[in-house]
Amino acid sequence: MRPTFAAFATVLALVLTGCQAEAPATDAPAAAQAPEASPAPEAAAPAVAAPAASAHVGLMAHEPWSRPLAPGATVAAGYMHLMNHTTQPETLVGARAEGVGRIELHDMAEVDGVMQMRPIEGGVPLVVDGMAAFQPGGKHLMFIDVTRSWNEGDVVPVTLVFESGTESVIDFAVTASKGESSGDEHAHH
Ligand SMILES: [Cu+2]
Repeated sequence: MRPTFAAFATVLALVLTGCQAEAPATDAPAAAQAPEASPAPEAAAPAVAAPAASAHVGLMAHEPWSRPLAPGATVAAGYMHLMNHTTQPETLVGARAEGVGRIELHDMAEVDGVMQMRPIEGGVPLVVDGMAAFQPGGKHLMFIDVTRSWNEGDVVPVTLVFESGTESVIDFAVTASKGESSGDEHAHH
C-alpha cells in the first residue's frame, strides 16, 4: 500500500474547519427581512447523502471512506470524522467487518521525512461533543487481510466498538475520488 497521503490532507483540513464552525447565518443582512427566527439556513442545504453517515446513540461518523484496492492487495485504510454527540466520553477501541481478517487503529508519524504508521495504544478518546479525524496522513482504520470485494462503489459495513460497550455500524464507501469533493458534507449537521 503506497497511498499519497499528502494530497488529501489539505482538503480534509478544510472539511474539518467547516465542521467546527457552526456557520452563523451570513445571508440575513436586513433586520426588516427577518421578522422571526427562521430555521437555520443549513436546513435548506442539499441533502448530499453522505454515503453513509450513520448515527447510533449520538456517535456519528462523517464521510467514512476507503480507497479501492488494487488487484491482489489485501490491506486498506479507512477514513472518517468520528463525532461524539452523546453525553458521556467514549473511546473507540476497535472495529470489525465481514470479509476483513482484522481491523487495527493506526496513527501516522513522520520519521526522518518519511511517514510511518503504528498502532494506537489505548484507543481513540472522544470527549463529549469531541471529534476525531481519521484522515490520510493521520489516524486511520487499517483493514488487514481483506478478502471481500473492495472496489469503487462498494459499501463496506464496519462495526465500531467503543470502550463503553457501544457498537456502531458505519458504512464505508469505497471510492478513489474523495479528495475532489467539495465541502458540503455537513449539511445534516
Ligand atoms: Cu495503517
